[in-house]
Amino acid sequence: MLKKGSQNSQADKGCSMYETIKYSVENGVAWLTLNRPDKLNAFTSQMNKEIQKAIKISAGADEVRAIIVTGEGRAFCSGQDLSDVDEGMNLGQKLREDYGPMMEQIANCEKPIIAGVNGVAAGAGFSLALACDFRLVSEKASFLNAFVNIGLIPDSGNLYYLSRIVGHAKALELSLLGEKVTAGEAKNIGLATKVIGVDEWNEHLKAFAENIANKPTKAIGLIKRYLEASYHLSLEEYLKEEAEGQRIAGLTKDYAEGVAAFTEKRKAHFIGK
Ligand code: LHQ
Repeated sequence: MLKKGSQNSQADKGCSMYETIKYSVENGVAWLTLNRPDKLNAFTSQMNKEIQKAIKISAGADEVRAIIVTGEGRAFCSGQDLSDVDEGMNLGQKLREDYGPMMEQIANCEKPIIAGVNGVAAGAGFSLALACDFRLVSEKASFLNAFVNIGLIPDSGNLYYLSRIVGHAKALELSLLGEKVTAGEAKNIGLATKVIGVDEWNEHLKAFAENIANKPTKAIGLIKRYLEASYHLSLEEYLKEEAEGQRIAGLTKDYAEGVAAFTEKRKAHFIGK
């Protein structure tokens, strides 16, 4: 059986335990807002750790059935805080200690994660958006694979996700040129799930998240897990794993409800169990 993401039963609705992000839960949706607007929500070690903590708590809380990651102010996230890197710093170690664990936490989360890209997503901020399951993009937002502009390679899983989302040639183009991608182009190349007008931003982001929060959460987790596994397994291995996944899905209350609703010609009411 494929490994499941790490879970934690602790549920927390308050944001008092965070300094660099805001965290709240409403209508089944956890809102994780990067909150360093003066620095365009650039990452620090503390922010990386707080994001990991909030994702872990969301993954383990029954009442959370979808997660939104978004930014305070005019940016989504500008990547590593460049005023917080010392000359001679071992960047490999920084990635292993700070970014790798954060990206793994996101990859292992079995609940749907939506990047609410409210403004520019640059460097590792772009990587964060790529690691999410959906990218809802404000019409005034943009993406920037900024790494090459400062002599670095795209990191935090950037090339892994980007090439899967937009294909090899486009991933190479964005990574080598380091130029801004507008919301419109992001939609055209499959990077944006949806582009939202500024006036409808909050309402549409909330509605999208609440819609997915009302779907069969266990099946969604399994779909995420098996799609990812399909890249690493032979077809023979995959079919074996898939059968086990479907066995588990078939034991959920939501499966029973889905079939009952179909038979009774009514809308299903899924509870995420
Ligand atoms: C910032 C930043 C920022 C600090 C804007 N840091 N202050 C991992 C491992 C270890 C080390 C290396 O990195 C990594 C991963 C990475 O993420 S590397 C890539 C790091 N990110 C970048 O290279 C992007 C840098 N930022 C930009 O290119 C621009 O700021 C963008 C395109 C994001 C936005 O441009 P504008 O809208 O023109 O805004 P701005 O440049 O005027 O920025 C506004 C303020 O935010 C400004 O501060 P100030 O005090 O002058 O108002 C910037 O200094 C600050 N800021 N990004 N990453």
